[in-house]
Amino acid sequence: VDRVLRGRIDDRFATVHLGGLNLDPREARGIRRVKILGCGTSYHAGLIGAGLIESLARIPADAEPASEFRYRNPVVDPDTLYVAVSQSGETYDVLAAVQELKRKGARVLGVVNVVGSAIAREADGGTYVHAGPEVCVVSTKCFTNTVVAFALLALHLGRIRDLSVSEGRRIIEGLRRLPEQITEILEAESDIKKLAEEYAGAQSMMFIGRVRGYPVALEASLKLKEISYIHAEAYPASELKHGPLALIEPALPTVAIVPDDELLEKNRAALEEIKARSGRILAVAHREQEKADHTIVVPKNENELDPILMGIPLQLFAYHTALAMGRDIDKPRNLAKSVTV
Ligand code: F1P
Repeated sequence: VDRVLRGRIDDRFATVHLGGLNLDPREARGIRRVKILGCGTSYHAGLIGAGLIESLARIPADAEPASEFRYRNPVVDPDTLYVAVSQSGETYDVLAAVQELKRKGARVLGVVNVVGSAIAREADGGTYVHAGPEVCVVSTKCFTNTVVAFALLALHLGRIRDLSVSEGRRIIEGLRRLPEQITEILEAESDIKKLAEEYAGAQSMMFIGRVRGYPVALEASLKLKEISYIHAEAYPASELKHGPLALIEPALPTVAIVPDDELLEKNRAALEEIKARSGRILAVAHREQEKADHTIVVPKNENELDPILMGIPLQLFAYHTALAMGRDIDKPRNLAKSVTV
C-alpha cells in the first residue's frame, strides 16, 4: 500500500501520488465525515470517490455540486474533511467554495489536474491527478484519473483506520490490472462506434445505474449532452419506478449500467421493467444481457473499481455519437474549458 501511495501505478496509465496530502495520521483518525465538492464531471468523480471512502475507509462521505454548496450557507464542521475536485483547478464555483470553507476554518484538500492552478494553491494539501492536458473542452481522462486518486485516498484513510492489509492489497492489485483492461476496452472502439451510429438518431436517452453505477450513468449522460446535444437524463435504477418509467417507450433508449456485483439481479429486474414497456436497452455489463438489445461487455475487476471500466466505453459512445451527428467535438457549443464566473 505504502509503495503505491508514494509511487506510481503504471506509466501507460497515470502517475498518481499523494505525496502532498498534508494530513497527519492523528488528524486522519479524527475525521468523522468527508464532503467532496466539484462541478460537472468532477462532481461525478467525487460521487464515486465518496462511495470508495465509505466502503474502504468506513467514513461517511458524500459529494455535492460546489455550485450549490456555496449558495446555501452550509454548516461547516471541524470534524469534516472537505475535498475540492477540479480538472482545470480554476472553476470559480469550486474556488469560491474552497475560499468560503477556509474562511470558516475548515480543512480543504484538493484533487486537481492542472499543476499550480488557483484551487491547488488555495487548498491545504491534496494531490494532482496527472491526467495530462485535456485537449477537448469536456473532461474525460481526468475523470478516470480522479477516481483512481480517490481510490488511493480511500485506501490511505482506510489504512490509518480499520482497513485490513488483505483488503487494501485486493484493491491495489485491482488498480494494477486497470491499464491492461482499459487497453482492452479501447481496442473494442470499432464495436462501440457501430453502436453509437445505431443510437445517434435518438431525440433523448435515459441512463440508469445503481449505487456505484449511478454516478457512471450521470457522467455518461453528461458526456452525451455536452458533445452530441442529445437530451439525456440519468436516474438511479431504483428510482425508475418512482416516476421515470412513465417516459419509457420504443423511441427512448436506455443505457443501463449492469455490473456483475451484489446488485445484478436487482438491475436485471429494472431491465425487465423497461423491456415490458418496449424500451430499447444498451447495457454496459460484464457479460451479455439477455434483456438488452445490445451489450457492451467490459472486463471484470474488483466491484469498487467497476465505475472506471464502465465509464470509459460510455465516453467513447458519446464521442462516436457526436461524430456520427457531425458535431464539433473539440469545441462543443456553449461550453468553456473552465467556468471562471
Ligand atoms: C468542471 C466542468 C467540466 C465540464 C465542462 C465545464 O470543470 O463542469 O466537468 O466538462 O467543461 O466545467 P473542472 O472544475 O473539472 O475543470
